[in-house]
Amino acid sequence: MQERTYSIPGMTCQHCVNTIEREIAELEGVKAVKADLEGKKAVIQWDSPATNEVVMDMLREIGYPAED
Ligand SMILES: [Cu+2]
Repeated sequence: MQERTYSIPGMTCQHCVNTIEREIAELEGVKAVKADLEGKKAVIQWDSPATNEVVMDMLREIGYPAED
């Protein structure tokens, strides 16, 4: 299991939180997503076939790119 906390500056309201949690949770291999609106962060846990790159790409695709 891999875990990373992503910094997502574009997360500004509960709608953003819901979108991020829903879309990332749908990625194959993702085990948990917990977005923190106040901190503008999301803690994401995954196993194969998900990767950090897959998660980063999806965040970018849905309009919430993570800082490196
Ligand atoms: Cu929002």
